[in-house]
Amino acid sequence: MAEMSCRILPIVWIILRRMIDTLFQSRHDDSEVIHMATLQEALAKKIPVWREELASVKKQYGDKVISGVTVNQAYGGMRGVKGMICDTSVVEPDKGLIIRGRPLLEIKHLWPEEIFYLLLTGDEPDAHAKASLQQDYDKRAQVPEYVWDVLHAMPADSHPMCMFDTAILVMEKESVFRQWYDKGMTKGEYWIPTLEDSLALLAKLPGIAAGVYRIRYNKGDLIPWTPGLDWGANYANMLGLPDPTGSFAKLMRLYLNFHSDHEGGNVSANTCHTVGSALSDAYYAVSAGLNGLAGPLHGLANQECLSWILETMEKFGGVPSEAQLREFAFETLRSGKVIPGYGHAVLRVTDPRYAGFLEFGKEHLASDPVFQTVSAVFDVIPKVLQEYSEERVKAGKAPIANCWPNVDAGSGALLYHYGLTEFPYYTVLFSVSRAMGMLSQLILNRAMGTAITRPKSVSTEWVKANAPKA
Ligand code: CMX
Repeated sequence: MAEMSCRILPIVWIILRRMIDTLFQSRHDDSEVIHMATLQEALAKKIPVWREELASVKKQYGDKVISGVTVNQAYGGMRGVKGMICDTSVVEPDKGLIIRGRPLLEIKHLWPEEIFYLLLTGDEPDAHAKASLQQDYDKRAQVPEYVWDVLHAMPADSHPMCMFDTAILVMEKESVFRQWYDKGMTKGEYWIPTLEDSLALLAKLPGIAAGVYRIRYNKGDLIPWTPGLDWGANYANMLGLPDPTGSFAKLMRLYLNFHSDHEGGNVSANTCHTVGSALSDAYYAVSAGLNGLAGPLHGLANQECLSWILETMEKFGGVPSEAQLREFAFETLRSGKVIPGYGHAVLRVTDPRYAGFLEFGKEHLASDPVFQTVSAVFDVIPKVLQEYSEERVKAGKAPIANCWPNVDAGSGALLYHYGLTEFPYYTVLFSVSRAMGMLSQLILNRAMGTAITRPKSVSTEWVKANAPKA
């Protein structure tokens, strides 16, 4: 039965597409309510247009050179090398995240469901399309029982990120993409079961993430998904923290919005893309991407950030003074550690996501000492890093390219205020959100027929022999 419905789906969508085409082509008077298409319908309509555009871009510009690579870049994590395409969002060094042409702070009011729709289609959904996506999540939110068995069987001191990634991977057997692939499907159909897998995963991620929290930190029974409640508020509710005013749910919506995507080259997105490019399904690809997010130079920085802030407060017995902060910052740097939450591979200004969190904090928790410390750190650290960078340059080392805060510098203090004090858990929150970006990119890459990733590596011997001639 499930198999049959899998095969029938594309046909249903083709019929739907024809209906939508007719709807869009007909003339409407002002009194008529025109609903925007559901996510599936919108994509079915847009993908053929995007494919034509891509074919024309390749035909017109296929052999134009858009990037070069220096030896330093080859050794330096390919920083700045333009070698892949991502249409969901871009990160401008002087502006930060721009989702489908919309600077982040202009769309901070959007709920995560709307952000996912925007990432995928380039449009904001109307109320009908948003409600339809929420209903879709309601239908798919039930987490398979074996996931809980696996999580309960893991060592009690497992890192929450390891638990979360394992839960995603263990659900791989649910993949509709793999079922279709095994039966045989055309390349043109790849995106359809990838979207199915993505929706199935996204619907379950808040429940799994909340379950990881409750199991890992002995918080009692799991709290089920509430049908009719939005994705962000549902996640907040399933964590089980008190939220009498509803402002924690507000924070969660903002948090899930802000972390959703950061173009294609960052470790998590790039890993998900590379794994997915081998046609590994969404479960394999997202789990792999999140394993990258778990690194301290990437998503784990938010756990390290709050830990550094609390350490500072403990050392100085409360909100530290400017002089105390400078002293502790230099102590951190001279011991060979980084200041977590500061610096970025692409950004060269204060991360707008940090600015958005700071604004939320000022509105909702201005008198919280941890938040006050975060604000004080912002006044001091950029100057400290600048001075330290100059010292580094004098000593023949690379400068610190960006001394400003990134997304991780402030979010932890907000979570801490609402009682989410287990900071090793913070990257799981980041992951729930980032899954939207990774999955959007995966679906679009499947739709556009993006090739398997295979850059050329060269040996050091090759560099020594060829660089002088370059
Ligand atoms: N504190 C101390 N040193 C820093 C630093 C910081 N916050 N940011 C950069 N540097 C150092 C780098 O470690 C590097 O030193 P070495 O040459 O000795 O290795 C040097 O400055 C040059 O690095 P860069 O070109 O400025 O930055 P990169 O693109 O190499 O790295 C990042 C970017 C984010 C890894 C780095 O700034 C960092 O480690 N920051 C702290 C961790 C953090 O906040 N990570 C979260 C980033 C957001 C995310 O991706 O999730």
